[in-house]
Amino acid sequence: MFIINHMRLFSIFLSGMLFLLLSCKSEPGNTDKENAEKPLKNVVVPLFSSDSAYRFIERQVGLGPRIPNTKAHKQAGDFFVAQFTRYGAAVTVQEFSATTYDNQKLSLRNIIASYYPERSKRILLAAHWDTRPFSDKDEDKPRGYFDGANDGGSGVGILLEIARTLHSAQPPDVGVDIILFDGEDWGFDQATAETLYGKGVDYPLPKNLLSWWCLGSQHWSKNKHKPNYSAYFGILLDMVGGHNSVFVKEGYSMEYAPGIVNKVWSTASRLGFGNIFINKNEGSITDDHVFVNEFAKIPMINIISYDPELGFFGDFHHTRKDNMDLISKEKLHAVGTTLLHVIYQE
Ligand code: AHN
Ligand code: ZN
Repeated sequence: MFIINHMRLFSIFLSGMLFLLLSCKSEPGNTDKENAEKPLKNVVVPLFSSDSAYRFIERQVGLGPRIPNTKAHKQAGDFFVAQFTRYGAAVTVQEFSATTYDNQKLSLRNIIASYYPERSKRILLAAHWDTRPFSDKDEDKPRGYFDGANDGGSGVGILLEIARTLHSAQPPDVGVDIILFDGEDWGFDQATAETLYGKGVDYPLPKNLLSWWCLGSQHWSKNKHKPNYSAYFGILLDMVGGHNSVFVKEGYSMEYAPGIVNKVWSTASRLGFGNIFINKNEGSITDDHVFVNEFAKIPMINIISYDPELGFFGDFHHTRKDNMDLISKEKLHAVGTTLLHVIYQE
């Protein structure tokens, strides 16, 4: 009896500890219920112009593929810095160099635009701005080039439009940082690696890094533009403008930051975009958000293209189909509008 009572006490103690532990890991809006019950702020959320976001994608594509170490890449980076400056942000350019799996040395730039830098509660928005150097999934031309209208261009287009909006609208209650990561898309290509190193061998891993993909986000997450920088949470956009795309809840996002995923998906659904932000869990994708979570310890989710017919990003991916014909203003509108509501409700 004595023992049982102690055991029971101990188990009550244990469940109490567990409860404390779980509630300490309090992440904003951890459950759907919590998200649904939280009263909405009485704020005017500015409208998102998908026409303008679309034109920002056209501008990028018009420069040519933004492949590191090319003129178009340099021009695109300069264009982003100029636009963010024009839209009133405090702009930081983080220059660095990186070596790729095929032993190219790249000059790269992460571009950071900060709004209300004095505020301590901050939301981080990101996309990658570089284009993959070859269309390796293109059946006809695996060594060709592609525009990267969706892969790179769409996320950047939406973030430029958010910057333009923040400049002209009433400020939100939080600080906002926009990071354009460089060097995301020069990731490992099997065919090239086989020619370089041979078949069936161990391919080298990058020095001090975890992946050949996402070189810019790995660099930033280990060397933040402000040493003590942090954010309340982050949202990454990757391939968010395709006609066929819907967005499902990505695995790493659900592991690292389920509350943010639920917050964004329930915001989208409240706004009538429940047919685009689908309430369904799918696989995990190595992308810039993984390193922001892992190295910078900022909870960050990924909104990324998923084609339900194909069960993958879509058949445009890393092919010459990734051009302006693919881009849907409806998708840009859904993503941009959802982001503005998430920001202004915070
Ligand atoms: C993988 O294919 C493992 N990650 C995709 C990351 C990516 C490439 N995003 C855009 N292009
Ligand atoms: Zn890509």
